[in-house]
Amino acid sequence: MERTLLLIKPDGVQRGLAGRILGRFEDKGLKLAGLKIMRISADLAARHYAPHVDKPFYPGLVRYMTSAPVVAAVLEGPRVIDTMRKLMGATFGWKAEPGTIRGDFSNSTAYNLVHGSDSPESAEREIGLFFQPGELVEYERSLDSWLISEDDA
Ligand code: 3AN
Repeated sequence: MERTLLLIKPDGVQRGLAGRILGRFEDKGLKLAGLKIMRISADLAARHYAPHVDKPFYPGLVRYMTSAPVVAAVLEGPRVIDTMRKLMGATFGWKAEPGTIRGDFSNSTAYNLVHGSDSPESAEREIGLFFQPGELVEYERSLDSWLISEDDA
């Protein structure tokens, strides 16, 4: 089953939105495979955002992401990368559609609450940066037979 990395960014944790944000993904039927609160080091931020190192917003982005704790999670489900990014909404809060997490809770450019991997390659790389293999848990959910049909598996 496909997996992806979710980060609830420092603004999400500081604003007390972590539970509600995780709840959006649980409501959609996505399954938690890993979860923790942590402070991102400068080194981890640099590795995570390496693809953006040349962008003008990079220094501010690293400052923001290392300024306070984040919640990191691995979520699992059919097409989870695409599904999670749809639930997150467009990158900037002021642009994101109502009904999405960013559209409902952010009106900012930089403070956009969440990060989600954007491809299977990024997901594998980012999960490896934030979680040791032993921190990810495989388990059965009895409700999965009502959430995932044969053509989803
Ligand atoms: P997304 O998170 O929607 O995949 P990307 O991959 O385009 O967005 O950008 C990575 C991160 O860089 C975004 N989550 C956002 O926090 C930050 N970012 C992108 N563009 C800007 C900008 N113009 N100003 C500030 N931060 C930005």
